[in-house]
Amino acid sequence: MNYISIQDIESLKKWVKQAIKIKKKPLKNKKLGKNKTLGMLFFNSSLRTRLSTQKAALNLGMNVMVMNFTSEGWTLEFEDGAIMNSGASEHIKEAAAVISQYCDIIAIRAFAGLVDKEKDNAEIVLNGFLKHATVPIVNMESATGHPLQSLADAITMAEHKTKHKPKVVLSWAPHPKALPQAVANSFVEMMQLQDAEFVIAHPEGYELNPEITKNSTIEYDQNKAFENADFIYTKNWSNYKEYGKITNSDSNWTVTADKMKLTNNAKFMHCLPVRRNVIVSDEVLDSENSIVIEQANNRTYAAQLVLQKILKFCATTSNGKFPSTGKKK
Ligand code: SN0
Repeated sequence: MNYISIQDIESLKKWVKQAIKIKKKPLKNKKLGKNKTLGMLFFNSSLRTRLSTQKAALNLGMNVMVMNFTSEGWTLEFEDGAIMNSGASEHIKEAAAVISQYCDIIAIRAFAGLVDKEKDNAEIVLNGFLKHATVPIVNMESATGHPLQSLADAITMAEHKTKHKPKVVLSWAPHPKALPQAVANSFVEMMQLQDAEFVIAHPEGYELNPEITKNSTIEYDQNKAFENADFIYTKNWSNYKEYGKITNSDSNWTVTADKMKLTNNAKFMHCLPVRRNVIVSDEVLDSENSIVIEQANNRTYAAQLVLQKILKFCATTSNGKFPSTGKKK
């Protein structure tokens, strides 16, 4: 059993309910993870993902080992049959198999490189571990998805919604750096599992992968999208068509108090880290309607639910042993 994408959630409604239950009594399953080790591998920076996932594991009584791969690990080779006579020191085959000897669950963060679309879509790092590790894998933001974030987003929206079918807007905003589409992708996938009026707003040309957005409504007029919205979820992503490029930095897309006035007193959401007065004005981020800190808090319960499910699953299969390579679902 792995947690790789939003598609791994069999019932979002149920999962959100279960996470809210965990939030009320986070130490209830303190014994479940006893003597089990979570290995957290980072190929990129992290604040919330690292601390909330670690906290979730500790709440379950697990041991945690964290490794920053870019500065501490050997440079990995991912290609089958590679002649390793240049940069990379170790093949994913050995690395994943070895880490599986020490860890009962491996969680991985490996962002998109934003240079080669095919390569990013192939999820080389995540799939390398999936193929060669012998223990369950958790995605802590890969090239194309951030399912722990969207699960936390779903929990946060469930806690704050005041009507059955809220209007939810995912709005692009400008950013000085080229950022991945991962957060937006998983948010879209998660919204497709919800009963909501869902609108994606971005400048023309900033369309996300159509295989992900499918039939979701796209609006190029941000003001129109904001009308009567109950939730504004803001996130920058770099151009998907002109892959990894910044083709627009229009500050008219920054979320301001004036824009929030168009909404139905909407809650403001962002996964963080957020660039103040570029993505969103201080006034909005510091307002009562901003629920970004609660969103970050819910990262713990999203991660805890996922780890708990994996631990329980593993406890019920083959004499408490964790499943080995091959079919891991
Ligand atoms: C990451 C992203 O995928 O957009 C992680 C978000 C959870 N964000 C950044 O890299 C922001 C970096 C910056 O300099 O603002």
